[in-house]
Amino acid sequence: MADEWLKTACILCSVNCGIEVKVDGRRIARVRGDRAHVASRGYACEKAQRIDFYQNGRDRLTAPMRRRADGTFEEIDWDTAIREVAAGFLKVRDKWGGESIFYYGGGGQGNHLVGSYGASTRRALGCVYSSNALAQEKTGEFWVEHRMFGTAVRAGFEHAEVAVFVGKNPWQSHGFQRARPILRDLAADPNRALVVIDPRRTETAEMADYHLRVRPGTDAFCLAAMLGVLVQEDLVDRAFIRDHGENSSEILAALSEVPIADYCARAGVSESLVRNVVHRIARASSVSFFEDLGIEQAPHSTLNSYLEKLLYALTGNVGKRGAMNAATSLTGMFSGALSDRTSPVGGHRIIGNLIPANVIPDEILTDHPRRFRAMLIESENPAHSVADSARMREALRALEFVVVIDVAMTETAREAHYVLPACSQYEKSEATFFGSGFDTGTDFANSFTLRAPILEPLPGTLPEGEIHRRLVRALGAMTDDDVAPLHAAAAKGRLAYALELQRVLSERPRLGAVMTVLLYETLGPVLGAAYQNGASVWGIAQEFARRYADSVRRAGFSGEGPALGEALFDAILKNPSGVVVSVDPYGETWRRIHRGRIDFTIPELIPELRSLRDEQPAADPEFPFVLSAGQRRSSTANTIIRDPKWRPKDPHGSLWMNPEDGSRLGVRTGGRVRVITKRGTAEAVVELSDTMLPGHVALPNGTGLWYPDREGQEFQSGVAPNELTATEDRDWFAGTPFHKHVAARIETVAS
Ligand SMILES: Nc1nc2c(c(=O)[nH]1)N[C@H]1C(S)=C(S)[C@@H](COP(=O)(O)OP(=O)(O)OC[C@H]3O[C@@H](n4cnc5c(=O)[nH]c(N)nc54)[C@H](O)[C@@H]3O)O[C@H]1N2
Ligand SMILES: Nc1nc2c(c(=O)[nH]1)N[C@H]1C(S)=C(S)[C@@H](COP(=O)(O)OP(=O)(O)OC[C@H]3O[C@@H](n4cnc5c(=O)[nH]c(N)nc54)[C@H](O)[C@@H]3O)O[C@H]1N2
Ligand code: SF4
Ligand SMILES: [Mo]
Repeated sequence: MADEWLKTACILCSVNCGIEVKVDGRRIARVRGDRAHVASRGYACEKAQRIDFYQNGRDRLTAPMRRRADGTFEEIDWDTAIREVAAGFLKVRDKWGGESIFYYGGGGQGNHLVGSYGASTRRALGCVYSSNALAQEKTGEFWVEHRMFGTAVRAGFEHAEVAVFVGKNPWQSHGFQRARPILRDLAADPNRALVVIDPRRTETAEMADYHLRVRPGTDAFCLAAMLGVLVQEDLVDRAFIRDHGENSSEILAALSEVPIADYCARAGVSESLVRNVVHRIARASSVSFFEDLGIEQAPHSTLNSYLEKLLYALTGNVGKRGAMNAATSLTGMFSGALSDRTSPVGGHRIIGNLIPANVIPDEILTDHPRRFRAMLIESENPAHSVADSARMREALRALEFVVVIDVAMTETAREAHYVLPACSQYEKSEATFFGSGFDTGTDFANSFTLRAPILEPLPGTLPEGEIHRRLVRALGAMTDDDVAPLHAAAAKGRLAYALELQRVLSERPRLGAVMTVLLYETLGPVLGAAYQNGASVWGIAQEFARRYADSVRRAGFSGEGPALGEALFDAILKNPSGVVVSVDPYGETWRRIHRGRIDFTIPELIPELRSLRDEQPAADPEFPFVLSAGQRRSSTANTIIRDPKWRPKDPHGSLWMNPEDGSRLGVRTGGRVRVITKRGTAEAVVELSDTMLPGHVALPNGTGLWYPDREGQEFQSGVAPNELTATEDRDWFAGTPFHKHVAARIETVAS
């Protein structure tokens, strides 16, 4: 084993803890938290110990693959692959237009440079429509944030007096830096409080001061009742609403009419507990909130997000220490705005430029002239992760041309015409743009980490920067003539490069569309082989410094114009333990929020809020259980790790069930049941657990992947959750799926 500890990050969830590893040959043999990391500060959870299962998966790809007529794949060389992929897309584009080529991807939990380079290929092809995993979780929340604040806001749990988690289990799923130590601090301090709204007694709920154990799918009632208490007992922060808000009267009127007792009963929570929680929130000096899949992938998804935000906005928990603050965004591009355009076939809303993932099959499986004809998919596994896998596979098979860029032969790659093998996230420079912000106690800071590779690329694989560079070249969107002056300038230094780039872009504005691969090709080589795939970050750092110059200066950088961006980028290159890229006093939040005021009323959602009163509980005797299809556990990480051996403690990915249900069904822990939904059937191994409410069962996410055994024989382990879900079960507004709320029937197979 090599002696040296190498700095990198864990890529298994969005917080990307900084880690240090020792390699043994091509194996990641030892892992520990990186104490010097600016955001994670030495923290890492148990999953990081197992990242070698990702790095050395048995089904990693080592050559481009082309589908034969009989459906099997053959290996081809890279030149052939790039030529044929470019030709295949051009054929579709020439026949049906660039808007018929649909892009799905942009990166997973640890790798967003994929999306930066993919953007160049998309533009070179004239793609118009795209989507990714965010369009089946966060788009509703993004739109609500956009409407209320005009910017994204982030929690500051480090210094919050009260922390509220709604449909979120941060002990297992994290979602913010150093989640477990922060939860422990909150739980241990008698002057602070932890509130959890979740039907399951999760690890987080076990620690909580208040657990509102809602009946699955009834959060809109619970949240509306909480807001009803706030308004009807006059606990809202009137001075804050007057000074920092607008349009509050309509929503306050609607909330003043909420029948609190009735809604508490509907949600299965005690009214006195609801009142106590609201009193605790109202008297706190600061409260931070985090909503996640438990309410986003459930009935009233977008409305839930609105109600959750009203709880902190009406109590004045915005723009101060320990509360919600507007964060800087490294990509700066993201907005939850509704596009003017809707999806070409079904006319579905497009939020943040993303088509709802649930409608993708409908946009393909039709004879509509504007249907999608081809797809480019990278670093996501929609044939597994999007609702109704059978229908998603059918849709992929109906397309004229499908190309997948991935490290492994995924469920989606199996449906492609060509699969292009990327090198792993430990074999190239990578980064994410997930908010790595934190509350310092005096300011709100944001950080960024550019990782260097710790291993040579697996032979036959390429980093995405190179794959897209070659594709864009083959598409004819970037020529030798375009790049020559930039190569020359790069040799003189990055500041000279910045000036030359401005000149080249003004002369050849079309190159703006393929900017990231232009940077990869011309700036990348002078960054050194290790950092070439990080070249697009230079452009991002420049743009970030231009957009947030004051925040970047407060983080300790100086310079004017491109020199400020250059100083920032230089620090990013030199600090593998991450860099604080912006620092904002809390008051800065009011400069980020549109017009400096919170818009309290979202008229589109008021009718839905009012109609809760008349909603009949959906109870189908044929499907008496509510299935949470895809829970986060100690051994789940989406589909990033494919080898089921990585979860020795839960090898089957068991179905959790309350013991009462178990005895009624005559099944014990280890027994087998059939889970039946309107869309599919699967067999699962049961684990009885009183953390589940009676009538509520849960399967993990990311299981049921195909994987080869030592002899190369493929097997499937656990249930693929989306074999059980349906595309039409989705939010009326944002189109987000109800994965946490699938009606199911359970039959015992073996007790
Ligand atoms: N270990 C691990 N961590 C991960 C991931 C992973 O795969 N594994 N994935 C990452 C990703 S992509 C994401 S988006 C996040 C998601 O993180 P979370 O949203 O925290 O994950 P889930 O476990 O899917 O769902 C959260 C909670 O919703 C609860 N729930 C179910 N139904 C309801 C309901 O009707 N109401 C309420 N209030 N709650 C309900 C469940 O009991 C569960 O505790 O996790 C990230 N972190
Ligand atoms: N039923 C149900 N469905 C769900 C969920 C649920 O809770 N229940 N959760 C949803 C949520 S919140 C999410 S975020 C999605 C996640 O689902 P997806 O968005 O599909 O993402 P991942 O499973 O994270 O897939 C990441 C892919 O990237 C590949 N990869 C890894 N490293 C690299 C690399 O360096 N380059 C390239 N090109 N590829 C790489 C991996 O092999 C894998 O195929 O699933 C969603 N689907
Ligand atoms: S799984 Fe998430 S919390 Fe755990 S070490 Fe990896 S990045 Fe950190
Ligand atoms: Mo997610």
